[in-house]
Amino acid sequence: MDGSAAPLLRTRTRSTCCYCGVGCGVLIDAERDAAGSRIVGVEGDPAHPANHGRLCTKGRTLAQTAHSTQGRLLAPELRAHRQQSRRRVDWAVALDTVADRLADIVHQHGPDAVAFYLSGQLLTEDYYVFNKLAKGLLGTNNIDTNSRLCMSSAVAAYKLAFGADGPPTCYEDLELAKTVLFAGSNMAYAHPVLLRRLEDARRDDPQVRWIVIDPRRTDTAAMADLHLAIQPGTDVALFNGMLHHLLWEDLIDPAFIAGHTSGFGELKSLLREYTPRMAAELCGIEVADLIQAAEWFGRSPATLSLYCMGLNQSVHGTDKNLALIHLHLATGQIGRPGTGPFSLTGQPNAMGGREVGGMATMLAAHRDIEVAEDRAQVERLWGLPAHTLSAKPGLPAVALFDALRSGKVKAVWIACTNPVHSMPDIGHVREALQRAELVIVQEAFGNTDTVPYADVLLPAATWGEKEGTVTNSERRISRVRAAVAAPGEAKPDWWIANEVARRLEARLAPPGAAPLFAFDSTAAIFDEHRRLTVGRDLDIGGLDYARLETDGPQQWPFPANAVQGQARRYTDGVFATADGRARFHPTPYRPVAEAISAHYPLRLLTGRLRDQWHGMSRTGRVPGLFAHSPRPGLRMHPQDAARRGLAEGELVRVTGKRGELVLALQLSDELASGTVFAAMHWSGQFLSSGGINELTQPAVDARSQQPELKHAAVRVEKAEFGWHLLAARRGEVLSLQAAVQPLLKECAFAELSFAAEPGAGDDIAWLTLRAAHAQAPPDAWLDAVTQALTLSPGADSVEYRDARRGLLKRVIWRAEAGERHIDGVLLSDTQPHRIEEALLERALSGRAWRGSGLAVFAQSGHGLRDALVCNCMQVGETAIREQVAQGAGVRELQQRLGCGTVCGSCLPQLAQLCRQPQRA
Ligand SMILES: Nc1nc2c(c(=O)[nH]1)N[C@H]1C(S)=C(S)[C@@H](COP(=O)(O)OP(=O)(O)OC[C@H]3O[C@@H](n4cnc5c(=O)[nH]c(N)nc54)[C@H](O)[C@@H]3O)O[C@H]1N2
Ligand SMILES: Nc1nc2c(c(=O)[nH]1)N[C@H]1C(S)=C(S)[C@@H](COP(=O)(O)OP(=O)(O)OC[C@H]3O[C@@H](n4cnc5c(=O)[nH]c(N)nc54)[C@H](O)[C@@H]3O)O[C@H]1N2
Ligand code: SF4
Ligand SMILES: [Mo]
Repeated sequence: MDGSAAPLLRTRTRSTCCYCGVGCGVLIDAERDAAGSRIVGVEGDPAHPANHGRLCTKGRTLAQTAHSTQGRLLAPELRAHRQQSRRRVDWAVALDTVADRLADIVHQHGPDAVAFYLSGQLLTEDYYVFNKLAKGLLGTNNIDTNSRLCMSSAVAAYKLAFGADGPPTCYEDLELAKTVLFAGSNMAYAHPVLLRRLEDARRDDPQVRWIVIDPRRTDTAAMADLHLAIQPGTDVALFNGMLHHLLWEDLIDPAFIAGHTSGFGELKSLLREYTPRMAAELCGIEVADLIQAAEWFGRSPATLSLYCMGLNQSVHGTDKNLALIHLHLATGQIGRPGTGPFSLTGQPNAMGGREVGGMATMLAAHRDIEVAEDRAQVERLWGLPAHTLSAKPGLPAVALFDALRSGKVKAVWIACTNPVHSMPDIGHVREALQRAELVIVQEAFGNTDTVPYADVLLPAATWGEKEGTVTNSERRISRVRAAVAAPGEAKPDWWIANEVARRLEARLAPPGAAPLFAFDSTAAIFDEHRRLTVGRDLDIGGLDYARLETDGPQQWPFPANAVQGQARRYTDGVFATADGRARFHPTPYRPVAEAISAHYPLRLLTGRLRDQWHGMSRTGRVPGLFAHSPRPGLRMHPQDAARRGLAEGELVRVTGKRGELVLALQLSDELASGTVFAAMHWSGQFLSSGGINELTQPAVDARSQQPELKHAAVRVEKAEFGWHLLAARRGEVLSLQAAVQPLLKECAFAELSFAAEPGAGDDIAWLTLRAAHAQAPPDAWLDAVTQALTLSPGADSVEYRDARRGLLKRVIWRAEAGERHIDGVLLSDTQPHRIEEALLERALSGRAWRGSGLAVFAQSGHGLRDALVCNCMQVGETAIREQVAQGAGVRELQQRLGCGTVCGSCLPQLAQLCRQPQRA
């Protein structure tokens, strides 16, 4: 404190968004002084070809996710026995222990007793080192990733149809397509910046037609010219029926079929039975709509299909992909600008993982484990003795956790994924981790549902702190750069894997063997990866970090001497199969794995929310991102609810064959009767249960091994409880959450959420806790919650109790500028309807309370808060509806209220509100 404050250094770092597969370029602003470095802002990179400066709500709030180190893992932790709790250790101890214990297990049980479970959010360089460690050093192919839950059906179908993985298309095709078919993709939420590009294109050319295939009327479907609300899982019947019509009406391209494909004859005889009428019946749609879709597809000068988890996450995911690809091949809608089947990747580096072969069924650079020549090539390139690589495919995700549960696999190393939340049937995943001999978890954040199972916890550096590359949906490789130092002792993933590998090498490799892990930087790793791709379909022989530095992000293939990457593949009609022809495969329609029954009469759909990312370890740190969809819940059609005597907001028990959970009911006419929907995001960080994957389906597609996460059969009943609690606290929500999270599990139902307070800034917000139980929980539990949320009575509180009726109402005040504000609320009652949500609304509004103390319990707060539509400009639904009632369209809304003028993520919803001016 000598008055001469350390000079503040401002830096701007070019990097890539860490969320979705769009792969938007970002500019990270950071400040550095004597105390360290901080990320202070994030903007879209105008020079990045994926987004040209745009970002969605998630990208725009990236800096807020990095504000505090609360909840970050800062040092390695270890425990010798399951009964112990973990203690902090030095990196040297942690790395030696991991190497010792893995080496022991390999000596005792062989290499296949060890497994790795990784993530499409690792960078290519992280992935590369892990893959080499498992396959090249340990000699096991038991290395799978969350991409198995995500992309593996798309991979299987691309390989079967074209002979190689990867989309033939590029983002420019979004602007050039005249018919756009969205299949099982809610781009308005999941790939918002690409939807902005499509919207612009349709505005410029009103002839552009959008067809959306989704059992739900999503925001994307609401914008479509034609929405086919098919019965869940019936896509193959639909595509077969469309192709039948195209065949019948001579809208196919016989020259393309004859010149560039094989297998059409066999498919044709199968298609005979898929008349449009029969197909439409299977799908539960109008035959005229099916024909309309086929006509737009076949007659368009350029048809582009965009597809995602509604196709992949199915026991027939590979068939769904193939049946769609067939439509493109049969009509020659491929290899030209604006055409082709475009699988949208979900995670930022799902593609990179595929490139380095980081899955149980692949080898580096799109090589195959089962092909001897492919193994021999990798052995030569890695300098391994012949026949060191195992020919036995490793265990894909679901089988991997089954093998841990049965004891066949003893150790698992989990990095950058949270399987106790995201795998299907998480009850079984928990059992698997409990039974495992050794669980290593490499994470950035400490409160995920997988962390409690770790015997070794390795703190990872995360976005903004680490270096490497990612490949986006259009095969474009972008640099990821560090803007600040990692907090505490957190280290980059590649470094951790590399350090363990070196130690394992010393223990396992024959003396005199050339070192496999001499990497000293991510650039060195990328360079080795580059060399492995030469001569392959994804050849990036011409790319290195220097090139990416000078020329910016590049698409593969990019062979040596190329001046730029290749935007489109198969433009010459020559495919990557042995004979150069694309292949048709018979795709009979088959129903979903779990039939509905009298016992489980409803079909559960799962998917994403606009402003949350997966298990919310990052987006769940930003209170503002909760506004668009504030609470976990189960969505149901109002008629289905009425039939069960259920009302909006009531607690319901959702039961499936594998488990149950309690959620609040949300009525929604976006669903067809007979289906219900739950977002995948909520986990044990926010619920007493582990989230919707308590119920989901572990059955897998035979070819891709991808589980059917979208289609379990369930039953929904009223959940009756004799005791209810509503608590809310204003403050630093991350600390409040850390304190209260361990208590959630002890209630039959508990639910946390955050809410930003208008004008309160980034660091102060509201945490709300709702809980219910058969009867009032032991005093100790309520005391613990009261303490965790600092809701104890005191001089600054007012309280009303009626012990006979089991009623407690407490408000904690805060004085600010001479006025009284609500700072905390605690309400418990035996009757749910007596819990005053209105009081909560009043508190969250942040407005001063001018009445007398006790009167606060009598005030209704209705209308103080409403659903936030535009996050950037903080515009709520009420204001928008008022304008719409006066005849405003989207443009007028933008002009008058400013909504939809910044990131544009709310534009689909604005358009929808304009179309339904009178809906309540
Ligand atoms: N906001 C946000 N964006 C994300 C992510 C996120 O967590 N949050 N995650 C990223 C990742 S990893 C992925 S994989 C993508 C996923 O992106 P999407 O696949 O677009 O998203 P989902 O909501 O999982 O599923 C898409 C739609 O499939 C529909 N569906 C369900 N069953 C069927 C069916 O049988 N047939 C058809 N045709 N449709 C069906 C659902 O109703 C849902 O609307 O999103 C990426 N982007
Ligand atoms: N019911 C249902 N379940 C689903 C889906 C669905 O649609 N429905 N979708 C599936 C799909 S498509 C996907 S992709 C998966 C996603 O599921 P997960 O992979 O479990 O999702 P995330 O929450 O993104 O997990 C990434 C973890 O890595 C941590 N992390 C962040 N940065 C780093 C880093 O740099 N290094 C390390 N080591 N860790 C880091 C994060 O804190 C987070 O806990 O979920 C699947 N599960
Ligand atoms: S669309 Fe949004 S989440 Fe996806 S990369 Fe761009 S900014 Fe990130
Ligand atoms: Mo995904």
